[in-house]
Amino acid sequence: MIEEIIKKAKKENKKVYVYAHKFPDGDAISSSRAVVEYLKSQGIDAQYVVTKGVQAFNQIVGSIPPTTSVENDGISIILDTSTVDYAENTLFKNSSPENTYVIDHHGKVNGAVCIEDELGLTSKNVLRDSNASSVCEILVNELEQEKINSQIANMLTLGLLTDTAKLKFLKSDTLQNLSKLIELGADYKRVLGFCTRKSNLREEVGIAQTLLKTKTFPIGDTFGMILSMDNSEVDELSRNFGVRSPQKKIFKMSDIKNCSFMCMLSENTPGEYNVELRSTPVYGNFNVLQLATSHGGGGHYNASGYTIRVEDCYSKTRLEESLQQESSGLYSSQATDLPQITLSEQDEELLQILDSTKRLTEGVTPEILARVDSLIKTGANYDYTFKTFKSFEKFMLKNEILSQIPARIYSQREPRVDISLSLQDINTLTKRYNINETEILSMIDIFSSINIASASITLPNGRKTSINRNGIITTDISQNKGDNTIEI
Ligand SMILES: [Mn+2]
Repeated sequence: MIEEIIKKAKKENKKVYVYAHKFPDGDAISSSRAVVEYLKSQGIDAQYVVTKGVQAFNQIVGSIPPTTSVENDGISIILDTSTVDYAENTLFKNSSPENTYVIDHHGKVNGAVCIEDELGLTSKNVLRDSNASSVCEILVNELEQEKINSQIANMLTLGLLTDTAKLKFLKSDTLQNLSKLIELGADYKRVLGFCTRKSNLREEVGIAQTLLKTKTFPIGDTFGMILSMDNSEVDELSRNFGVRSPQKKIFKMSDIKNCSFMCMLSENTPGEYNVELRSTPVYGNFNVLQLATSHGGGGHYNASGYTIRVEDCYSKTRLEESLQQESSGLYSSQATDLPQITLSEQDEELLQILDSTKRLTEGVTPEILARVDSLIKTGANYDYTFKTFKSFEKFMLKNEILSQIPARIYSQREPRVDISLSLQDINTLTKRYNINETEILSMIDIFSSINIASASITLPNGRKTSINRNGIITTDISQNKGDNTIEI
């Protein structure tokens, strides 16, 4: 398709405009910038059109200035955007349907209306491939490889890594395509560095306080988690903690043992709930996209969402109840077998590779990716092996610890967090979450992904664990000698 666009742009002397979705993420930004750079290298005048300038990932993609108008009937390429409503802007409406193209990796489920339908495009102008992890992954094969330079390879790697949460979620050819990018000159380690952003303590405290309100309910042999926030709660999170669109924090609920369904509802505008849904290939693997689609939403098989209008203050409870019913219905009709507890030979080797490369973040080569790919294709369970599952109790304990950090600490520019737990705190926590002292101390690693100067947790018996800004953890139990506390 891109080659056809290049021919047309040259023949008809047209400019090419590239568009993507609002709140642009790594895939939207990098795929757009990669297409623009590719077209420019082929002598085409091309531009990524955003109405709000973009600074994110600028070390890889450069900074992107805002655009307010475009020439009439240029060529438009719309990337990573499943509906017109989801687009960052609609200046592509200045292009005729023949001159408008779509490349996307969002699935089109039975009868869903996608952007190509809304714009009346013919199928030859649409490249929709839900077997790809990202638009960047589609582009690895759509662009001519000998014309992909290392700058473009870096951009494509960035989108592939961000849309897969750093290879946590793979599609069938993702690792092979990543290998190609490394061979084309992508600096994997450098790009990976830009995908890891430390979060803000103030936001984390607000989210943790909210997550403590998470409810659970049984779904078959598993359980579901549901958290809803009405408009006043959403406002409070925004005002006091700077958290916007809190339903997007649903990823905080992932990788919890035996949890098959996660759901967050947030009333961002009064009378309207944004609903985010997740399921997992590991427990049940049922199709939440079907659930979202039945409410006019969209997304992916394991990750989807929709918006629903409500009439009164009882709506929150009713929404929760119906989501519990709908998810249980899907589970009973679709759930696949839960994974075996024993690991196969392939699982064992995969686990060894994942451990030695720190979850494919260190020493990654095309050979290692090829080996992992072949282990998956001969039956290793990547979804299960890659993740480290925590219990619901540990998830809640983490939220308890974060939520106790006072405003005078989280408001600091470079917070020093020193948490001293009293005997009563320990009693409450151990009783509520069935957890021991060592497990409480191990919670220090929550600070490794948060922007802090330092943090520590101290128990009444003097046991203490600390972490510095570089994520180095030290445990000090020396004060423990000689006293009468019993080590659990
Ligand atoms: Mn994407």
